[in-house]
Amino acid sequence: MIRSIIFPRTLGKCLDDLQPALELFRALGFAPGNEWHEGGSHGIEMLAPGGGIEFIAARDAPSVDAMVEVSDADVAYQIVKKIGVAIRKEIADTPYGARLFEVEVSGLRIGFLTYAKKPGETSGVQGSLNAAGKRFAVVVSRFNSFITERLLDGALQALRLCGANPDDITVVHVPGAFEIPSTARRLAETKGYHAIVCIGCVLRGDTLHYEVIANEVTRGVGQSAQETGVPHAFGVLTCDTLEQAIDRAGLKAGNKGFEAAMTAVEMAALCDKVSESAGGKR
Ligand code: INI
Repeated sequence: MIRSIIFPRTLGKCLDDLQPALELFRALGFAPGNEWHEGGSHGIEMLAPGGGIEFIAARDAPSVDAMVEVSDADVAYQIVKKIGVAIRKEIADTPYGARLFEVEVSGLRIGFLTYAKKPGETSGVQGSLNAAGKRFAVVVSRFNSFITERLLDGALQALRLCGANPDDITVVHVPGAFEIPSTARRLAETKGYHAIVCIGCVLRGDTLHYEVIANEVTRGVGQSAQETGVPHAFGVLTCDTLEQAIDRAGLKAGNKGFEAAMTAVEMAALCDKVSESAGGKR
């Protein structure tokens, strides 16, 4: 019966008042959900992968409006600091073994925490969203540049939020999506990059051209990733309409360039971890 739970919070009187909170939540991986506009009012849901209500019996009331569980509170803290959101409580260990910090954004007080592991609990091998010291190439096509430039902006924002040094990011422009795989492969073969972010936009026309290009770019990028061993993130939109593409380039459905760059960061870190874990087992 229950599908999800939504906590409405009024943060201001106009859409601009929501922007600081929306930016923070997007940067930390919340997905934009239902959006509505009615009689001058606006609502935008930001969805977490899971959630629940916590009932507390305590002498002191909790000091936050919402508590967000994140996979790594220290990385989230770095992202929040880069965005410039006010920290209300510095990151620290809690008496119950979690890592916790609190922020204030648009009058909303939010805590972020990573719970302590339970005895015997293993989290497996996983990458982190820390891009410090890693080098990235972004291959972006000019075709449908109205869209791809927005995707590129999103990708660069994500890389910087994750701590990548701007000098460690190389942006390469190619004419169309068809040229992305060969260029990504050439970059990957230099072994000068920890991950490649591929950005393009293929829009369905009246002919078979769309299918041909979309299939080839998808196959080519995947093949380059597998054969070079360098992670490639796929930020190439394949849409029926321009409206769908606009929604995925920063409006209703997030920014796929941002998401692709986050994936590149995670995969770059994961490659190191997988190599370390395999080394330990030998
Ligand atoms: N390139 C795109 O990036 N998106 C498209 O929608 C597209 N369409 O529809 O034609 C497109 N074509 C150009 C193609 O990628 C090559 O640049 C061209 O064929 C030259 O090799």
